[in-house]
Amino acid sequence: MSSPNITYIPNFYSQEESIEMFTKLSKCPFKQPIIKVWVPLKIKSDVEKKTGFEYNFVLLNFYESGHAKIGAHKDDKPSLDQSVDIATLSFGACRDMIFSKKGCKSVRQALEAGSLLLMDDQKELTHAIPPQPCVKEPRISLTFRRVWSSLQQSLDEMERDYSILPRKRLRRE
Ligand SMILES: O=C(O)CCC(=O)C(=O)O
Ligand SMILES: [Mn+2]
Repeated sequence: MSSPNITYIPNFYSQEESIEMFTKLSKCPFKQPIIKVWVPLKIKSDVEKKTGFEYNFVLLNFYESGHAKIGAHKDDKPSLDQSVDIATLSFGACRDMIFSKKGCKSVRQALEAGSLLLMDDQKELTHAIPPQPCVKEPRISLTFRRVWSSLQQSLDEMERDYSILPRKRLRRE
């Protein structure tokens, strides 16, 4: 599907590559709080080469099965640089995304393993991952964004705080 706001690129990665990436990413800790998830730099640079944007933030979503979902929303937080497309990579089970715009018919797009989705307008369009109970396998998505540096700084600070806490405690005991 291609529209002024959305570009869907199937087979951005081959099936072989996406199985390998899914296996690596499944080993990330999915428990909260997730401050930062390690993502191979090759993935980041592949996405940047394709889109022409530079990303400094990636959100990993893990869908254990077709029961896991995300409701309709816009990624239009002030912390996000809206001049940069949000780029979503999909691995594992194929799930649908539904795009809706006021006064328009919704569009449903299957997000296959290895695909890349670009969204360039968060003002009018909402997107959702609806439940698909017939899907039994897990899915992982990586959504690359560009955030304003103050947010990046506060995330770095949070990460530093979390990583020094246990050591501080140990010294006191
Ligand atoms: O998993 C996806 O493909 C979409 C996730 C999403 O919309 C988000 O993290 O904001
Ligand atoms: Mn979103």
